[in-house]
Amino acid sequence: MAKLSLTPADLRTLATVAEQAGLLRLGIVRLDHPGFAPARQALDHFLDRGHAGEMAFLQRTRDVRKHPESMLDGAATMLIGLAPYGGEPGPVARYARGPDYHSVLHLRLQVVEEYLHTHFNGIATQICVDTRPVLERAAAMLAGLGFLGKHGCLISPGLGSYVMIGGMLTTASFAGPDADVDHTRAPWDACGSCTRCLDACPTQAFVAPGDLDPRRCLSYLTIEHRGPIDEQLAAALGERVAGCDVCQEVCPYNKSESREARTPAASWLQPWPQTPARDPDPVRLATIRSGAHKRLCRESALRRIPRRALRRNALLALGCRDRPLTPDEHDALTTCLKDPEPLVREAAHWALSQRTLNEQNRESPK
Ligand code: B12
Ligand code: SF4
Ligand code: SF4
Repeated sequence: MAKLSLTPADLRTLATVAEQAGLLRLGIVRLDHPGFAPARQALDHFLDRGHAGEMAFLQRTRDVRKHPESMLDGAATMLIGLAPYGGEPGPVARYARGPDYHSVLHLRLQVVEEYLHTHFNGIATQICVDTRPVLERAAAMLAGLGFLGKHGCLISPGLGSYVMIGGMLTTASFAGPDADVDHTRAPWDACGSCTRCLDACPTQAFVAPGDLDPRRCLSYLTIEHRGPIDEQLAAALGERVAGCDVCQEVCPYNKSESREARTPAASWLQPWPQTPARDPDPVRLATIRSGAHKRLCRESALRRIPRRALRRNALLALGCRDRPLTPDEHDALTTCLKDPEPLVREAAHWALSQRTLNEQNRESPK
């Protein structure tokens, strides 16, 4: 296969192509960049402490994630693109509203891929958006697209952290210099003394800056965890039924939503709910049937959550409400108490006892 090299001028052209497709930032990183060493160590440390919880895919793909060149013969670099999003706080985390980000990023990266195949004879490429294991945050940082905050998320200058990351392995080398990133320092140096995200986390899920224990994280518990949720952690759910944005909501880098992120090419997420089928009302979700669940999850990142887990989340969210039960809530909870699914029955039981307890506390305040 011909040896290919991309120049900084090629990268600028690719960035323009990417921008037109809605990837507002595009960078490149060599796969042998020394900055991957601390990222690989961080992954090992994470997995060795059991932080993956039920996310067996992280254990299974440990080696490939650390050495993505094994996924594409002759891979030398990775292009990284960012798709911004935004929105108001709500029961469904922002990234999961509207179309599935995997497809959105994949389609946008395909535009860049097609350009590469047209202009660089013999290049081989492989798109990776979660579906193929790469260290996306570390790669984005080393490609010069931003820094990692103490909450672990990539913060991109001008866009903040509400950006999804997509990668593309290529067999081309890069003839330009590495991005100016000091990988010998902690990636969250730019946060300075701020600790807002760590302090605001409803379940204190951070062991240290940049070191999350997902087993306490509401995002993990609502999306990845399949069993019952510990009562104390459930009490921190509030109205959330899928994912959590608290650590990003409090971040000063997200305060002013970038105009750039709202350009027509970039805006792929519509305000939630878009349609009655996507209504995230917990009363509706608690008893959602299979057909309605399929309509809710079609082409959405929500399809990652099995129906019984989504119903569990909705019931727990109902249990977190601190007000008298409405007839609709009462009906949903008592119906679910008789559900054949133990996970649902257990969550309904917890929710009803919480509401009863709240009611008693309201009637006889201390
Ligand atoms: C598993 C997973 C989760 C798990 C675990 C998250 C975690 N923090 O590990 C759960 C379900 C909890 C989760 C939650 C969320 N996730 Co998630 N998740 C992933 C996934 C699939 C793998 C992450 C992983 O490998 N975790 C293991 C840890 C060890 O890796 P890491 O978080 O990437 O951390 C790296 C850095 O700390 C770095 N590092 C540490 N020290 C140093 C030092 C130097 C010098 C360098 C360079 C790097 C470095 O090394 C680590 C490994 O590379 C990625 C996609 C991907 N392929 O990467 C998406 C991803 C990280 N998730 C994403 C999103 C959007 C979220 C949520 C915001 C969703 C939500 N609203 O509910 C939350 C955010 C929670 C949080 N504060 O992290 C985005 C993040 C985008 C961004 N701007 O950063 C990703 C990249 C998906 C994507 N394609 O865009 N997620
Ligand atoms: S997503 Fe929510 S629960 Fe998870 S670390 Fe951030 S604030 Fe904490
Ligand atoms: S809230 Fe503060 S500490 Fe957390 S990522 Fe943002 S700037 Fe960094």
